[in-house]
Amino acid sequence: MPGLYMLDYGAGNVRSLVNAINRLGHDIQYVSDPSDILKADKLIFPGVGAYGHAMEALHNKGYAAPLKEYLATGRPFMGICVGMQTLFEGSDESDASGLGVIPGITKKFNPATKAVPHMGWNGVQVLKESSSEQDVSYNLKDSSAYYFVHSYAVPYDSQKHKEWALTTTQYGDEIFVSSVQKGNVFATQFHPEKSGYAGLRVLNSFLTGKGVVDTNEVTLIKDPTVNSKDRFTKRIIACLDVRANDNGDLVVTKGDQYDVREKSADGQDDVRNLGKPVDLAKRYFDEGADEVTFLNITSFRNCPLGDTPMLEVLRRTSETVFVPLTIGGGIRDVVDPDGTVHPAFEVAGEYFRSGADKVSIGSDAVYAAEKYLAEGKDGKSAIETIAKAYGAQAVVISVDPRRVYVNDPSETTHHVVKASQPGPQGEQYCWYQCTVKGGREGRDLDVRQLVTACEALGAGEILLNCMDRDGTNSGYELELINDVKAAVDIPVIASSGAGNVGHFEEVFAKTNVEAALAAGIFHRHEVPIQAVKDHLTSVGVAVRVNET
Ligand code: 1PR
Repeated sequence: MPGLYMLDYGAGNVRSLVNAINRLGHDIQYVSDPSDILKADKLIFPGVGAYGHAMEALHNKGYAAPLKEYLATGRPFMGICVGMQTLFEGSDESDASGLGVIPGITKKFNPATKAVPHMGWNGVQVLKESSSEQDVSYNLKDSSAYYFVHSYAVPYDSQKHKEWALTTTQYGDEIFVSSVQKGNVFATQFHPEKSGYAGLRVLNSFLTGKGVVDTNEVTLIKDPTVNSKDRFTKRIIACLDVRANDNGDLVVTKGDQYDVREKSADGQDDVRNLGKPVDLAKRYFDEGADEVTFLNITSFRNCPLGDTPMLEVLRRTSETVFVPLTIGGGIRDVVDPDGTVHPAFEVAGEYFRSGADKVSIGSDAVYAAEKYLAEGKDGKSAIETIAKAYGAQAVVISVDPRRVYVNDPSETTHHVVKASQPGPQGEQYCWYQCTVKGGREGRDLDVRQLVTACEALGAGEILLNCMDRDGTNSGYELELINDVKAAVDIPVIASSGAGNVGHFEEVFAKTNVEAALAAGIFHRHEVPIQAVKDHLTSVGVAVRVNET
């Protein structure tokens, strides 16, 4: 499409958006100079990361004034996430004032009543319809779910937002503006490029739409406060542990309690091979996974940044998978063979540019937590530097704990829980020891210490594995999950041990987690993702319906 431009200020994953636009049959050019903005016939402004960083970049690059001018011309504009927030007057997230096109201030969700960030799939309530040819609702549907990831939102105000609010969304006890439209200015708080086929339809409507000609033909059809309800769903995540096998091919593998080698009679214990990462990720997208996570499980072996094979896996996956992608393994300072040091922040940036939405940090988070507990914050950890530029929601902490049994809580200084089953010597209690290097080394740090320290450093989500449960198909470690959930306000993903659909029901009934992850049962075709979702629906747990 000639004249279609993207305003990118260099923060985060815009590759997925470009891939989605290409997939819909359009090419897009990047704004590289302020004067390009007024050359555009259609302009997309995806915002990722922190609001202050976005406003600063708009001003520093000289984009703010031409952007306001463009918006006043009436030509089509689409903002996404922070790209929508910048249209308002300001944000509690930073002192920087917004473009002031729409009245209202972006405010932080209240973490006392729900997990913050709001991360996952939620519904919308469409407020407008049009009698003209133009679909002012941009194909947004009350029946669909869209992918949100943000800690700040604009609380809906029926007077202030009468002209602008296109949809609202309820998260817990709060109703916020989830998309806006007036004339040809359209913006969404959610990510259409990450919202599966429902999101692609919204994007397509913007790309192919003729534009609003007569604003009088648009009518407000609903008062959102009357029928609003929280339609936030529980996420089902497929996880792919990736490593090179003995032939050097990158394969998806799966361990039993982190041991990924087959036990063969001839002693040639090969790495278990369950498929190719890109193919498997596409399969899970088609089957309705709400997110896909890749863990590079041998990343503790140093690898030059440019050669990291996971970068290519991400690039190719993001061409066909339109749900959020997380990448873990090796997010830390990396040293090239020539001695060049790449800080973790740079490593993460490379992953975001290759199509990742979140990075997951394992070993380095343990070291950062130890340092934080000993010395306090220094602003230099991978968690802090990545969260500052890309937002807390982009930083996941992958926890690899194992049980350490004790007879009595007084035997350890660590935080203990009552074990659901006694230990090998009849011990009634255990604490969860953090490990590094894929479980190879235990540290003098318990999971509570780790997750609270990481939350304080700015992490946005916890991926909670359990080495004792991994690959056992015996169900999730509920006492560990409840313990972590009670300690943090950020979302928690339960991981390790899923063996049947009942285990998903159990983890959502007995804990308050936002998401459940599984690997082995999906890879081995033992339990399809759809079967998990059908079962959860039948027992009243809200999940996203997979649209095609
Ligand atoms: O330390 O930042 O380089 O990250 C390394 C990452 O690799 C960590 O996230 C760590 O969890 C992961 N990892 C390292 N070694 C292994 C291994 O298996 N040998 N995989 C490993 C961890 C655990 C889960 C698994 C669930 C669900 N895999 O992700 O997918 O337990 O399995 P299940 O449903 O089959 O029970 P760094």
